[in-house]
Amino acid sequence: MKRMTYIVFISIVVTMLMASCVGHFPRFDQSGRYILQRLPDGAELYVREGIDAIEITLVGEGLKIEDLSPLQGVLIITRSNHSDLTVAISGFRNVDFSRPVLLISSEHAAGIAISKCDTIVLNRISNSYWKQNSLDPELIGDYNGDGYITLSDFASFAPAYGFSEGSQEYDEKFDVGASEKQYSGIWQKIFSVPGAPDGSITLADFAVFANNYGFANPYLGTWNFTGTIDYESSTYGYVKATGTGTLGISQQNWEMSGPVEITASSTYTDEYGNVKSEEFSIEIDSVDIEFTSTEMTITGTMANPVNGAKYDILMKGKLRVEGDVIFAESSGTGEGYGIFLTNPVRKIGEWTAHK
Ligand SMILES: [Ca+2]
Repeated sequence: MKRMTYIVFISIVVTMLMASCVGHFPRFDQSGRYILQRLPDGAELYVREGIDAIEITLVGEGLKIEDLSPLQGVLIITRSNHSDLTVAISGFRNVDFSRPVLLISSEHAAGIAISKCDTIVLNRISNSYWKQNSLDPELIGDYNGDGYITLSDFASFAPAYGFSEGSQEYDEKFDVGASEKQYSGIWQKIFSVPGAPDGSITLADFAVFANNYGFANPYLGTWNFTGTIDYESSTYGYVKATGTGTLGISQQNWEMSGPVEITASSTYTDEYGNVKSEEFSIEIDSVDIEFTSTEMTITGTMANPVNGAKYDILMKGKLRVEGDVIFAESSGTGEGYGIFLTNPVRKIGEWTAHK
């Protein structure tokens, strides 16, 4: 009998040891989607790799929204309903899934539990990239239209979460769950082709928004230009010039930052037939830029550096992506691309730019 007690005692110790080992390697819930690991002063939530968004309902004594801290830069949307907290979490693009994504601080750690869980995995479209058509990629989730998806856009999205058509909070622009990634290169990681709204702002919509969160329109930033002008001018005779310039585009309305200036070195034949060589800069008074998924078009007014006369110019180039670099170029792209003087339209050169 004593021996029996002894064996039972040993087996209990072994079981306890095993249990404490398991404690260091927390296990997923039965459905394998999350781990809620209790701490002395709260709990941590881990999610399974591959999930794009998760919504949990937390129960526990005295739990408040302020007790929740998102970790690793994830986005959370919380709703409080009596003693329950509903928390939607997404934005797992840069998350290390072996670490927690949510910290719950509570004096009553033992009572924290998850009563409901919902998750979503977005469609992975891998074989339909490289779309070339007339549709412009759209920066889905840029609700204030500045070209960046930031906290300010999240502040618009979050209040609509959980609401459906017919309610005041619902707005179709947040109903983006059916959007797709169809472009390659610079747009590849961004949901940029809108899908049909389904009438409710749910986890799928949050997952799409959160995926795009932090991205900016890839066309924004500093572009470096090089161009060559090679034509017969009625005023200056034969003009051959090469030039470089930069253009900083800071916002999605293609507002530019800094002066737009092109410096050029040119050789031309003057009215007496003398070949001249000059360095000069061309001030571009006004520039409008338009992008489609395949083209960059610049129209502007340029002052002639010699006599100050103003000309309307048009530059049209094709967009091409190589790794993270985006090119706009006219050389070798065929009819309609190049540098043009307008009124009347005549082609005067070629250009290329990259960002
Ligand atoms: Ca924005």
